[in-house]
Amino acid sequence: MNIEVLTLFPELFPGPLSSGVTGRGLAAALVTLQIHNLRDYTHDRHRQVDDIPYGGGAGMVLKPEPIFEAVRARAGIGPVILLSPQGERLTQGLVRELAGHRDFYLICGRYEGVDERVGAHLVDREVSIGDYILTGGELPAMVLIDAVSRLVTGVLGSEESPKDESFAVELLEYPHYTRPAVFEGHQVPEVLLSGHHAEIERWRRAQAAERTRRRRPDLLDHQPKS
Ligand code: 4G3
Repeated sequence: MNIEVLTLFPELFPGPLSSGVTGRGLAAALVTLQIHNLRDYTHDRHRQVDDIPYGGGAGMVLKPEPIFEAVRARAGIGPVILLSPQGERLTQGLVRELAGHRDFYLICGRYEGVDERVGAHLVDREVSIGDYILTGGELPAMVLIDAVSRLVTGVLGSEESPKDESFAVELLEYPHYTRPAVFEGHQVPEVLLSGHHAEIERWRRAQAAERTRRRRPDLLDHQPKS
């Protein structure tokens, strides 16, 4: 999978993506990142990427021309995605869908926003990682890259392979324990020490369901299975 990123801060990449599982995926070239500096697509002496908003108001708006030029320089690279607080929410379902593409393009906005014509006429989808405002789209882009990378074949080892993703996302995880069996007086549930695999499975499903009901009842609202 090849991911192209358009940003005013190319030095932020690969950043945290160079460690751990994502780092392995990058080192093995199972995932490749191509980072483009938005300023390289300007032509004026001041390499201006932003301008004051029509109609007035505070802050600066990213100009459309450099963004259109950068993306057009890379035609046929799969979906073009703008990270923005106005986007559709990034969910595991959307992550799975994006993981089905060989490549895609991520545009990271900055300042108070991006000229509306980018979203309207260049971008295939606008994606938000949640209802909060950040100083730029770079961290959201990294979140998206991390989530998609771990679904690329070979990035996760067989030990950690993306188990039952549907189960893993529609219900919260069951509780996990490791040694010691007693820590500061707190016992690991007896059933997990019993070696009865069918019972353990049943207990885990019940725990996952109960935990979801208590903490995230919204996840159960549109659940196809009970
Ligand atoms: C405004 C994404 C701000 C418009 C980006 C980009 C939060 C998210 C920005 C725009 C962002 C998010 C940069 N803040 N919740 N800030 O995914 O296109």
